[in-house]
Amino acid sequence: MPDYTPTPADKFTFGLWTVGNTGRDPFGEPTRPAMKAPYLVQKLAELGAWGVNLHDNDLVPISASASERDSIVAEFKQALSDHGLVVPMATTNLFNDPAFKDGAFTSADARVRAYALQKTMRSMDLGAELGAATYVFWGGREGTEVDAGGKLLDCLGWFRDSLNFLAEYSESQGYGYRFALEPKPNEPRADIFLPTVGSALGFIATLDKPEQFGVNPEFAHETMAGLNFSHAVAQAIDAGKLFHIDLNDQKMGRFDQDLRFGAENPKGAFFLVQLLESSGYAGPRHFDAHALRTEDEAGVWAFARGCMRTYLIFKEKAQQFAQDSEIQAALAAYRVEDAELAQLTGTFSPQNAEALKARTFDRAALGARGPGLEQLDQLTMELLLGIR
Ligand code: GLT
Ligand code: MN
Ligand code: MN
Repeated sequence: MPDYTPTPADKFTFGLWTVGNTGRDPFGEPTRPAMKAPYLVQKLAELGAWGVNLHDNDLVPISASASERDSIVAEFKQALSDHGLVVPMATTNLFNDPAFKDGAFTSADARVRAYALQKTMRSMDLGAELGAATYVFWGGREGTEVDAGGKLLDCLGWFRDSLNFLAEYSESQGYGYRFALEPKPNEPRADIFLPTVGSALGFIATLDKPEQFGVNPEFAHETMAGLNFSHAVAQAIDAGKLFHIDLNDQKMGRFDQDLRFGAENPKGAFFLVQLLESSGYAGPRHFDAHALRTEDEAGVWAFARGCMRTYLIFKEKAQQFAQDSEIQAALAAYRVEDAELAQLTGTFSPQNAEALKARTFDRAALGARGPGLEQLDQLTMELLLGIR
């Protein structure tokens, strides 16, 4: 039996905030001690991860002096080079500090918006220094509980102005970042702006440099919105906008759980891995999740190992799916092609339109056809359950 041990070639990454999560929640104190960033780097490398991602303040406390910052960053860089880990993605913490309680780029207070820009530029400098190529924007505080402030249209404009400004800043510094917007429907705000992948894709088209912007969809976030994550990812891929991805799991209709990848909805996780692996997506497979609050440090590493193993197991299952002759026959039977119709519908011409309008279809036969999806899905289940 393969041992499903990851290697850097698998491009697995974790956020410092994920394996570094101490188990604090709105109702309880931390259940495990904080671990230092260089130690997390060492452990992730031992487990076979490729990289580590961070917010500015995961590494450098918000009140650190310039010299404290420099020594923390130097120590972190040393750990990266000692253990061979890269930093593919960086982001800004624009949600923790009370200054951002009513939004960062969408605060009604122009001073907060300006501070958010300043903090993000400094954080982009840090990410560039660490070699990050992707810069994520998760607007956790960009939202409202009440709309009495009447700022909905202004917020979209402020958000757009900020992103346009930061894209110019990246260019002026030669950072070459690709920016990825990460949607989430709610939590910590009651309603977060740009709540789904579809909303983010629509917004990106309104930016000055849309080619620099894509999305960072998260399994849990689309699930919280009651949506099918693979469908959202497919739409991002189709638009050429899948710049990054946050893998985890989530029970639908609950608070943000950030469960171990595949823990709740293994079938959904399988279809996602199948989609990603067949799509040519070459970016990081980032796990944005954390160990259960019940766990100690050993549980944290079991969690991290589990995310990667489950991904690799599903990757192997996707290969089996592609090689299973019964499944492939069922798939082939599911699709019906017709060369003559392809001619008529492939390209518009007045003649094709007339010929198509004149054509007779056996509507009853079309409606009566059984496409075999029950059988195909059961074969898939049996493959996933390990009996094929
Ligand atoms: C936060 C959030 C995540 C985002 C991170 C990036 S921070 O933990 O829940 O989904 O990806 O800012
Ligand atoms: Mn995320
Ligand atoms: Mn999340």
